[in-house]
Amino acid sequence: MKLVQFYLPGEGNRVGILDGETILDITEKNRRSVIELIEATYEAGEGFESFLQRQWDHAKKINTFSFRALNIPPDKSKPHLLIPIFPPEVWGAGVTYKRSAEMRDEDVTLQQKARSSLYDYVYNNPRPELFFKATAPRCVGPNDYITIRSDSKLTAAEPEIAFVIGKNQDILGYTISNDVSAWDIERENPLYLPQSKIFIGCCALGPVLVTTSEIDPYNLNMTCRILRNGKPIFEGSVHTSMIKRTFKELSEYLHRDNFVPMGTTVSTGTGIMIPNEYALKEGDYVEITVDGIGTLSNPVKQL
Ligand code: DO4
Ligand code: MG
Repeated sequence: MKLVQFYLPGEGNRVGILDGETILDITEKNRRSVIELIEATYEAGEGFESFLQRQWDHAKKINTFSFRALNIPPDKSKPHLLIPIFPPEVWGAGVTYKRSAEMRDEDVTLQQKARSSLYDYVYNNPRPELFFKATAPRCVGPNDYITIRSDSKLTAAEPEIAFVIGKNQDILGYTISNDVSAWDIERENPLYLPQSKIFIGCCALGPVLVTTSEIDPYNLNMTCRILRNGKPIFEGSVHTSMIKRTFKELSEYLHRDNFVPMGTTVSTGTGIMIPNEYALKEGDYVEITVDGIGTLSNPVKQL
């Protein structure tokens, strides 16, 4: 099943199931968000997908909306898509694809020979790189602005698959994420990584949350396009089978001696390394398309 969150003027935030082109509104009192649906699932002692199936079966099939019509820039006067989950925490995994380790090590080498295998070490070691990335207010949904920090001259899109965690390390679904990162800041010194990763508008998620039986996350094509003045200036792709880590492994490390609130979202690392010359500029659009999930499109704003 594909879940969406959306906004209706006068009604506020809603939650729906996407079937083809049609969104069925399944909002109920106390179930106005995906997080509330997840909580209700555990209260009912049921699996997430069977719980959603029941919501679908019982919903009056009258409150429906066109996905296309809602897939527009957020505007309080119009119905529009929202981020598919308001994550209490977003974590990032790093150097999970070989190309990511290689390109990051090349860039470090240019700056400081001594750190030449920083990323290769992590790529090859059992312990993954996991970093705190965002909270819901720092994230944006489809068609909303991702940003370039005011003190960065080289901010890049990092197209990734993200998974959403329930209780007991359960993985409940997948979405697309853009781990927007200020590469110039993290390259200057590894201790600056949090400032490269965490700022307002640093993470886009969407357009839908797909439950686990719908797709095989290790068998997906991902494509990223950057559009400038309406024209594509960059296109790259990766197959998710190239990822080094399993999501179970990332989730297991994240949970070690840690408190992981329900709805925590983990962005699993990028396999599309965008060359420096395509660093983001105000007015660009980043489009990330993944089989079975859709296209996450966001405009870019300079802070
Ligand atoms: O340590 C650098 C960040 C790694 C990352 O975000 C990625 O591989 O996607
Ligand atoms: Mg990343």
